[in-house]
Amino acid sequence: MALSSYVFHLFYKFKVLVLVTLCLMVLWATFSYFVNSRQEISKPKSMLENFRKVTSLEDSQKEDKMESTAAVSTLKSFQGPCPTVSPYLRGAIKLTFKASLTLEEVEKENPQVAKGRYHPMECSALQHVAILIPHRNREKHLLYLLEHLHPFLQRQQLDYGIYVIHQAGNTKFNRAKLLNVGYLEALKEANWDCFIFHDVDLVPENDFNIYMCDRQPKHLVVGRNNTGYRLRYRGYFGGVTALTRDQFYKVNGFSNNYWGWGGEDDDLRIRVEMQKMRVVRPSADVARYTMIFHKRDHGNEENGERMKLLRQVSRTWKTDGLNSCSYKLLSVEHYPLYVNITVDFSMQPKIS
Ligand code: UD2
Ligand code: MN
Repeated sequence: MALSSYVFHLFYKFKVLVLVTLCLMVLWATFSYFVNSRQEISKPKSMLENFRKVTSLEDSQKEDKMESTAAVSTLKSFQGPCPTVSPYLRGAIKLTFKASLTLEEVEKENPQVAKGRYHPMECSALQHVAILIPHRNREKHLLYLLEHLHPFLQRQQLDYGIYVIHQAGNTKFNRAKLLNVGYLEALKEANWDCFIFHDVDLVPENDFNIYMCDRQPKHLVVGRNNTGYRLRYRGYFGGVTALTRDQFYKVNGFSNNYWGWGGEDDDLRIRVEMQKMRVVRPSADVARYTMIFHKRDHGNEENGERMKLLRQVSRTWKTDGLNSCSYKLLSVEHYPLYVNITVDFSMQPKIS
């Protein structure tokens, strides 16, 4: 009797074990089905990856490890990296510019942005991107750009910050030097992987034009409305460009000596080519912008010295750039939608 009850008991235990194993297998099968079907969502978009080909930089992985709080980094590593193609992208968008738009309205539309910064909640962004906008006396353009750029960058699932670098006073405008200041000041706040140097009046029309850096310096404006959406000239590198922290550092940033309109973008291209880097561009159907109409600003007259300066780049780049960028920092203000950095260049020697 005792033996048969022992055998029965063993058999019963075995049955329970089989049942539990079966249950676990069913659970596992259901779980993997859902995971697979979620990944399916991004597959149809893989064709579009041809023009993206942006791979997560090794740097950004390094940076993930340096997140300020342990809690955030644990949560992010649990969530995993964002997909290579965001599921929120919409493609070409019809842009509108409402005359009565106010900053308060744009702030209300972007409650998740604080101190000019945003990061996706659902995944860990592939790159940390600082957008640098040189600015003086173009408030309306800035408002329109903020209105369109914030949702655009959020749809791209980027961890980003917007910096407006404002030139105080009436001295000749110096776009390039302002962008050097933006790079230096933004790096004091965070270890950005990628910098987007962005005119205030250019609004991107297609969110497949990804605001991430590539293995080579990237020019994002292939075409714009007022030039028939064609590249202005071979080697054109103006408007909006994306360079990694290291690419920009390697070329010693922009020259500080271009006062007034023109030349500074060509100078940067020469620096890039001298370092054996190559400018890359997204395909023409996505790299499209609307430039908000404007006339030449007072204080930004054409720079007559620019051709002379451009001939000297190979001699001057090492000593004229990030390593010689001196400026008087007047203020750094953290507004909800952007960080405003105000600088004074009036003490600088000028070429007029
Ligand atoms: C072209 C380039 C620009 C730059 C410039 C020559 C394109 C699309 N853009 O722009 O990148 O190379 O030529 O310097 O090709 N700004 C102010 N306030 C001023 C003056 C300028 O905020 O008083 C800023 C603003 O961000 C503006 C940018 O500087 O978008 C370039 O100046 P622009 O728009 O007058 O020159 P544009 O359109 O010819
Ligand atoms: Mn312009």
